[in-house]
Amino acid sequence: MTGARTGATTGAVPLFDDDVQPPAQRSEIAPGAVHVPGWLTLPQQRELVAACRRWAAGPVPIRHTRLPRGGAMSVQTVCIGWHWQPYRYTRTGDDVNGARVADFPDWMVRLGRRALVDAYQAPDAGDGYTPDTALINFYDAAAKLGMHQDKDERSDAPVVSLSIGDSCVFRLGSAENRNRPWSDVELASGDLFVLGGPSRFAYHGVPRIHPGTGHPDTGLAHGRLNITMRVTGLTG
Ligand code: MD3
Ligand code: FE
Repeated sequence: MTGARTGATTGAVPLFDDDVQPPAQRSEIAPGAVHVPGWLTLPQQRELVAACRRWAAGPVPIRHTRLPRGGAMSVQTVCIGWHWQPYRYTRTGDDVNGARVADFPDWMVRLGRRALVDAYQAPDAGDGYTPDTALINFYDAAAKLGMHQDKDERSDAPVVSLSIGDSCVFRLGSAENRNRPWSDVELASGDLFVLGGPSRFAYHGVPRIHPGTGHPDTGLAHGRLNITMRVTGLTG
C-alpha cells in the first residue's frame, strides 16, 4: 500500500501501476467475452469511486439520459473523454449543460490495457489499445438497463467493464437479436468484464440489481457503479 498519496487521483496513480492484482479465476462466457471476478483490489475500487464522484459533479454532471422518444433511462450516466447521448458521441454535453467533458486520464488508459492482458492472458493483448471514452453508470436499487447493442463507436476494439458496489445480473445475448438464448452472469464489486471479438456487438443488459450486497469499504454506501471504457474511433 502506498502511504504518501493524498486524495487526488489526477496525474499518476501509483496504486494502479504498482499493485499486484490478486489471483482471479477467469471465465469465458462467450467467444471474446471474459469475466474476471475480484479483479480490482478494495483500494483500487475506493480510488475509482472517488474519481467517479468528482466526474459526477461536473463539468458535465451525471444525469438520467433522455431518450429521443421521450422518457429517461433509470440508470444515471456521466461520461469522460467523449459525451454519449442517444445515439452519438460529442465532446460537449449538449443534452445537459453544453460544457466540455472531462479528459480521459492516462491512468485509465493503462488500467484498460492491463485489463486486456489479464482477461485474454496474453502479455501483448493491451498493445495498441487506447480507450478514449468511458461511460460511468450508476444504478440505484430499482435501476435496470434493457437489452441493447453498443454500436455508436466506429471501432471494434474491446469494451472494458469494471463493477463496484451492489452486485447485479448481467445478461449477455447474441449479436443477432435481443432474445434468448442468453447467459446471465452475476457481476460483483471488483469484477472485470471484457467484451471483445465476436461478443463486441452482442446484445446485453442489466435486468436487476441486488441491493445491499456492496461492501461499504468501497466508499459506495449503496447502489452499483459500472465503468465501461471504449474506443470511439472518432477524432477531434
Ligand atoms: C457486451 N453497461 O454502458 S457493462 C453500457 O453494467 C452497458 O452498466 C452495462 O451496457 C452496465 O452500455 C454493462 C458490460 C458490457 C459493456 C459493453 C458491452 C457488456 C457489453 C458491449 C458489447 C457487449
Ligand atoms: Fe452497453
